[in-house]
Amino acid sequence: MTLAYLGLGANLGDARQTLKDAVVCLAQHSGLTVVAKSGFYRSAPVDAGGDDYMNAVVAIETSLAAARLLALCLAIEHHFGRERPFRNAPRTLDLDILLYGDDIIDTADLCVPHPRMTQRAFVLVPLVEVSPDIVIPGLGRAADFVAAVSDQRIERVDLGQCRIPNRVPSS
Ligand code: PH2
Ligand code: MG
Ligand code: MG
Repeated sequence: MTLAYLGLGANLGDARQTLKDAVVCLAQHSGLTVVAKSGFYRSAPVDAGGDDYMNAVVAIETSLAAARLLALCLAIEHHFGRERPFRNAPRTLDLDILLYGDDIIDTADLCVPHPRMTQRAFVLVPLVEVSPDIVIPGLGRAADFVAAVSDQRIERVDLGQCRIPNRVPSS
């Protein structure tokens, strides 16, 4: 079993619903278990145009080899209508392998750790939320890269988790 981290992003259609549905889709696969998920974050597009993104990160335990996990991510993107008219085009769903255990992978199809993850608040902030002490193989603690991306606009939006608990109705 390998502990891996996936980044989810969307800025076309009902992005928040798509991210929720994509996590359900992942969880239904027999080759992995979703062990943690971050909240949802609205973020300004980085090196891209279009609307604001919705982003999140999930931690999974998986028996799938990295190449199979990539194939699954691409299949789920396709299921949610992903099109690729040009680089960094707005998308219904992007599902990226950020980390795959401690592995460093550099093939034509897959680079892990994700090559730009230390420069992107929309990856680092939800990643550190799910795993505050996570170390990016070869690079160091993810938390140590957050300050350098503080100019990138990002806002946690699942206020549902901030409800006031146990309110007693007043008489
Ligand atoms: N993904 C990109 C490029 N830029 N910006 C934000 N805010 N969120 C993303 O998920 C994102 C991006 C390429 O994958
Ligand atoms: Mg991406
Ligand atoms: Mg991608």
